[in-house]
Amino acid sequence: MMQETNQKPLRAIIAAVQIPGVTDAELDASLTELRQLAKTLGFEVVATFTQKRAGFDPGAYLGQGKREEMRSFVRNEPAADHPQDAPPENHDAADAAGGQGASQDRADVILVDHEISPSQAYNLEREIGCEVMDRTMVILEIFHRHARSRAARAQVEIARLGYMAPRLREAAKLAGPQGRQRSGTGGRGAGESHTELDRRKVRDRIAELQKELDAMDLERRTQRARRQERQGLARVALVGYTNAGKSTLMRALTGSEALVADKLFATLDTTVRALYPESVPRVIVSDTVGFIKNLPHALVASFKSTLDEALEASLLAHVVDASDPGFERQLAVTEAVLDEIGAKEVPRLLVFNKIDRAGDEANQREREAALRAQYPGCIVMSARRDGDIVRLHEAIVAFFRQNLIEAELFLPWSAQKARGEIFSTCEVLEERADNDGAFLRVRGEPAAVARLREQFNR
Ligand SMILES: Nc1nc2c(ncn2[C@@H]2O[C@H](COP(=O)(O)OP(=O)(O)OP(=O)(O)O)[C@@H](O)[C@H]2O)c(=O)[nH]1
Ligand SMILES: [Mg+2]
Repeated sequence: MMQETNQKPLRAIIAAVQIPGVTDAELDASLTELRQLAKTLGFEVVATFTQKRAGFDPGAYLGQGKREEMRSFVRNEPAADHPQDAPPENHDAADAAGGQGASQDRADVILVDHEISPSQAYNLEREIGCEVMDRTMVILEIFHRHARSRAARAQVEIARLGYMAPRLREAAKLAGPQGRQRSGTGGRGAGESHTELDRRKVRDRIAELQKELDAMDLERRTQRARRQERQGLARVALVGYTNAGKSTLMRALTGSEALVADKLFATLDTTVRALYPESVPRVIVSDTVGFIKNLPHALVASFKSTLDEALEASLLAHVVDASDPGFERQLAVTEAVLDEIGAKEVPRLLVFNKIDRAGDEANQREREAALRAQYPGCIVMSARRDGDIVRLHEAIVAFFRQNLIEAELFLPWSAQKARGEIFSTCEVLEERADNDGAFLRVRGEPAAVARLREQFNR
């Protein structure tokens, strides 16, 4: 894996082919996102190389001219051209990294903005002389570093093994019978000889992890079922593009300590907490893994269980970073993935967050008005404003109150111990008493009311 021990951050160059049908704006958004992903891994991006082409070069992704240009950049050879589309920080960083020492490479890794084949990666790596990571590898690496729980670790490992397996085979083939020693980075096998045995090991390991996961899943399902039984069924899941502010809102809505970080995929496990201050009905909030464009398919599959939380919720609060110029695309990506996992029918509360970052106050008001017009019923807010958190809290509670039903319960004097249960699961609207006991008019979740009715109706 990429060494994290180095004091100096690894220097990365970004490479992308722009194929017909991809607009400049789309390319830009994708590159910005890849830079953010690189930053999340602690890389310093020193240059960006892009190229318009009818298609990817089957041998090495980019055309030959571009590859040569990149090679002279990396080797710090005097080249006529400077990297195209280089972001402003590039020149300084590149100069600092290169210095006078002509022998010193100016980059450690090439990040490719697509998923490429093992042989394309191999050829690029050999020709340009530094390690290659494609978009999928970058995302897998982030997931790998951020996974905390046993389940998340196992899921990420399965996804990585699934991604590596064909690459191990390819690397072995390309390296020939000797099994050329590779740099040992990027996880494509540290110069091992890749035999049938290795392949079987990978398969066995995946099976073993899958078994562990199934066991954990079963355990979680039972726990979840018990929890729901105890707590009623009002559940909201915070979903949305990575970095939109889900964990921040989770924290604000529940008074919990969810991990918040200006990183992509800070959250990889679902956390579950009750809304605070507590409401009637009691609402359970879950924070979920962020979405991203082209989420590696292996990860969509392996994170399905994390996203299952979303499916079980009766409301999805879809959090969107309203200050991101690409927010509409992010919104669409999230909706598409939600469709894919079968959450199309779950009601949505669209939450446009980070409005405080959308320019000055006039800009913010303008943006807010536009959003409200375009997405009726949405909430426009900033997690930094307490009043906005209260509004979000109210909107969530209001959703669940729509479904509440009322009932009259009779609680005999002999059963006063049950008062606590009634008061904690329902809102008591009215209470009167006679010689035999108390009459309580209550409002609550259908499931909670039904349970109480069984015991105390008359
Ligand atoms: N200015 C501003 N920053 C915000 C707001 N909400 C969240 N942030 C910041 O945005 C960054 C990302 O927030 P998170 O809550 O970690 O985002 P997330 O959606 O949980 O991200 P992942 O877990 O990576 O999917 C953090 O640096 C937050 O402090 C907001 O309303 N305004
Ligand atoms: Mg998060």
